[in-house]
Amino acid sequence: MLRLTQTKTISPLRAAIGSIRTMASVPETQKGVIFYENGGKLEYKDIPVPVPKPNEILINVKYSGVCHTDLHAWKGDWPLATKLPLVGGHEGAGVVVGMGSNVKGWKIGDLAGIKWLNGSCMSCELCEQGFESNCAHADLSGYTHDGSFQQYATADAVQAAQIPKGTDLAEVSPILCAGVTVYKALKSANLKAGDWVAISGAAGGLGSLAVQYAKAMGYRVLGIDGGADKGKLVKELGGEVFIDFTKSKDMVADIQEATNGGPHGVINVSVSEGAINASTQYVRPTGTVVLVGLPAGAVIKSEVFSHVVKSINIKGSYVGNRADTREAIDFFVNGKVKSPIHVVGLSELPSVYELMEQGKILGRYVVDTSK
Ligand code: 8ID
Ligand code: ZN
Ligand code: ZN
Repeated sequence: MLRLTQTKTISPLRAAIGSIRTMASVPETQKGVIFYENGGKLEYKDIPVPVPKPNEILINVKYSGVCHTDLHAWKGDWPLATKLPLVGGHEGAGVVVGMGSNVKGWKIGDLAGIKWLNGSCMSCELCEQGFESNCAHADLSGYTHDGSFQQYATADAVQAAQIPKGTDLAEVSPILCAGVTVYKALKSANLKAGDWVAISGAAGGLGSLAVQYAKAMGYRVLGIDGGADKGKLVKELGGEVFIDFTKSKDMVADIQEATNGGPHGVINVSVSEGAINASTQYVRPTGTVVLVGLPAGAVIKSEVFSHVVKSINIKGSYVGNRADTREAIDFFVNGKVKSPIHVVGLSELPSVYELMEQGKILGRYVVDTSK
């Protein structure tokens, strides 16, 4: 049971920082998965509980989704350095158990979510216009800021996601990155009800939610992925057509035929440069290709002649802002999208990464931080 707010100084460090409100039950150490170098051992062990800064809340993370981004971060796939050592994870759902002295709008016991965008400067032109994820000073959970693969994590109180009371924390966790990201990407595609949207990578963590958000937004969904079990999942989630990239002899022709001239929008959530490039060919004239998946070193090539004559658009989409987060959570809370999850213990994270690397995951794995 949650106890009422009380001010307690737990260690000399916390005393030095000043008035931090915490629950009496917050321990000094906790279990987490930490690595010391990219691609190095993923160690499940006792680590210190972080101390919230004046602007931060301290969250007792109950569950965290495992995003392919966490695998990229561990491997060091991207041209952006991670913090080291690092605790990964950015789909953390839990309970507020402490907060710094400047925090407003949160109470001990509230449900809160840790997102990829842990915090941003909130004063630059991009932040001012709601493009907080594009802020040059963005602080990233599980990348530049220790994330949700631990029992207690800190998050900027302004950016942390508010999760309604009574929400299932295991199921809501993938919404905090995968859900927000695909919802925003779908909005960026400028579609209208009845339009076709292709989801490339449709049975993975982002894809399985993209299929459902697209359906809930009134679009016709064509899912692309590999294997019969992935096709079955896509159909169960509301996909009208499934194209199996391991079987199709001519993806471009098959997709254009199934959608009577090509999808009006494509959401690329696969981790495949080839699949991303193909989308510039099968998209419908005047349609929009949205780039979301981030395979290491990938480059998109679009033939200039057809790009111009078909007048297609190619745009990147990067997580979502606070409004996108609130809206994406609303869809979930109102039952418009479901989380296709498999729950395992946090200590099993390395085996989840192995399955993910092999492309064997259907939907999303979620780790239970108590195991
Ligand atoms: O804000 C962003 N842009 C953002 C946010 C979150 C995640 C970007 N991402 C990125 C991740 O870093 C990763 O690169 O999106 C990508 C997908 O993340 P995920 O959904 O968490 O990955 P997954 O669960 O492994 O799913 C990938 C799916 O792609 C399929 C796989 O079978 C799997 O189902 N796939 C592959 I790999 N090759 C394919 C191909 N050629 C393919 N599907 C269709 N065609
Ligand atoms: Zn993610
Ligand atoms: Zn900023």
